[in-house]
Amino acid sequence: MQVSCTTCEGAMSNKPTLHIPHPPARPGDKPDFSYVALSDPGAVDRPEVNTSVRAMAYLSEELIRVMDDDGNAVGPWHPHLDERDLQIGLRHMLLTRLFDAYMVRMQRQGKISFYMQSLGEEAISVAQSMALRPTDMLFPSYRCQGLQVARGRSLVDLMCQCLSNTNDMCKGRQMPVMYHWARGKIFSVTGNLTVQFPQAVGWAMAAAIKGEDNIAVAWIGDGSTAEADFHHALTFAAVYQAPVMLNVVNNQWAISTFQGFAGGERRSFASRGPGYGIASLRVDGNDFLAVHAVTEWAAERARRGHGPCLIEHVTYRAGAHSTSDDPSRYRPRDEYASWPLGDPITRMKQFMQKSGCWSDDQHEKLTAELTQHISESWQDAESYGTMTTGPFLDRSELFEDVYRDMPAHLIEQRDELRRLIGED
Ligand SMILES: Cc1ncc(C[n+]2csc(CCOP(=O)(O)OP(=O)(O)O)c2C)c(N)n1
Ligand SMILES: [Mg+2]
Repeated sequence: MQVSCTTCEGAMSNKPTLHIPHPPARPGDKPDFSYVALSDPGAVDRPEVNTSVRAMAYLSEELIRVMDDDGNAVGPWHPHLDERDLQIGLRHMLLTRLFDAYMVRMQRQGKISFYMQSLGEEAISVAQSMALRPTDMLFPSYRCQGLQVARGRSLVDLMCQCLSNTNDMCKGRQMPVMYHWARGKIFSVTGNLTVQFPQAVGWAMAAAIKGEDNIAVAWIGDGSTAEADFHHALTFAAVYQAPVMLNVVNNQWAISTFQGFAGGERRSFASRGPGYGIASLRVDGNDFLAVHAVTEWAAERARRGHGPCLIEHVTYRAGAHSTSDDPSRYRPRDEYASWPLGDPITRMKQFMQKSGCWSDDQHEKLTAELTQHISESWQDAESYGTMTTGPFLDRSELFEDVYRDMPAHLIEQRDELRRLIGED
C-alpha cells in the first residue's frame, strides 16, 4: 500500500494509493481558490418549492448567487427586499462584526477567557434569521451570534455570559459564547460538534406531530459533517420528511484542517443531501440576498409539507478559529483578500449604495452609533461582575439545576464546599 499526497501520483503509479487531502496553499504560498466551483450571478434557476428531490439535484452542485461583482442584484433568486429590510440587515451584520471585534479585544485584555468570532460569515446568520419566522426554533453553532443579534438579544446578556458573572444565563457553567435563549427560541450552543442536527430533526418531528407549522433550523460547519450525527440526522429527516432546514456553513476550515479532510474535495457538501432523498441547495454565503432567498424557499418548502432541505453556504472563515488559534501557522496570512466571493458587508453596502438606499455618510454614522452602543453595554455588563472584581456567583450554586430534588451525595459535597470557602 502506498500513500500519495496528490491525485496525480496515485494515477501514475497504477496501484491503489491513499490520497491525503492538502490545502492548496500554506503560509508563504500564493492563495489559490481555483478549487471553489462557481456559477455566474443570476445564472441558476429557481424551481417551484414542491419540485422533486431528483429533479432539483443539480442545485446541490451549482452556486446560487444574486449580487454580481458590480453591486447589481440579478436573476430569479433576487428576493426584492424593501429598503427598510436591507438597512436592518446591514445594521445587524455590522453590529455582529463590531461586537465580535470588541469581544476579541476584551479577551486580549484578559477580561474574558475565550471568544469565537464570525468574521466574514455574518450574512448567513442575519439573512437567515430575517427570512424565518420568530416562532421557528433555531439550533445554532458557536459561530451564529448573528442569530442572537437579529432576533434582538440584548448585548449585555451576551457579554454577561462571556464574563461568567452574576447575570450569566449559564450561571458560569459554560464556556464563553455557549449562549441560550428560550424566549427567543434559540437552543443552547454546545461545544460537542453536530449535536444540533439530530436535535433539530427531533424538534421538527415533534412540531409536525403536534400539527404546528413552525420549522426547526440548525447550523454546523464543514468539518462537522464528518460526524456520525450528520448522517443520522439526514436519515431521520428524509425518512419522516421532517420540517427542518439543515445548514452546513462551509468556511473552508475546521480549526487548522482544510475542508477536503471532511470530504469536500470531489463533491460539494450539499450534494450529500440528494443521496438521502433531501432537497439540497448550494449558495454563496457571502451574498445576503442569495442567502435570504434560499432560506425563504427552503422554509416555504418545509412549511407546506414538502420535507427537509440541506443548504451549503460557501464562505470563508476570515478570522482565527477562536482566540486560542493562530491561522498564520497553517494558511497564507492574506488569503481572505483573494476569496472569490468577497466580504458580505462590503458587498451589501455596495449593492445598497448602487440602489440609492445607503451612503458613506450613513454608514459612518451607523458605525459610530453601534460602537457607542457596544461600549455602553460593556459598562453595564461589567456592573454584574468581572473575572477579577465582584460581585461573584455563589459557587455552591454549581450543584443546582441538574436534579429537581438534590440527591444526598450532592448535598454533602455542596455543604463541604461551603465549609471550605467559608460560606456556611
Ligand atoms: C465531537 C467533537 N469533536 C471535536 C471537537 C473539537 N473541535 C471544536 S471546533 C472544531 C472544528 C469544527 O470545524 P467546522 O465544523 O468546520 O466549524 P467552524 O469552526 O469552521 O465553524 C473541532 C474539531 C468538538 N468540539 N466536538
Ligand atoms: Mg469550518
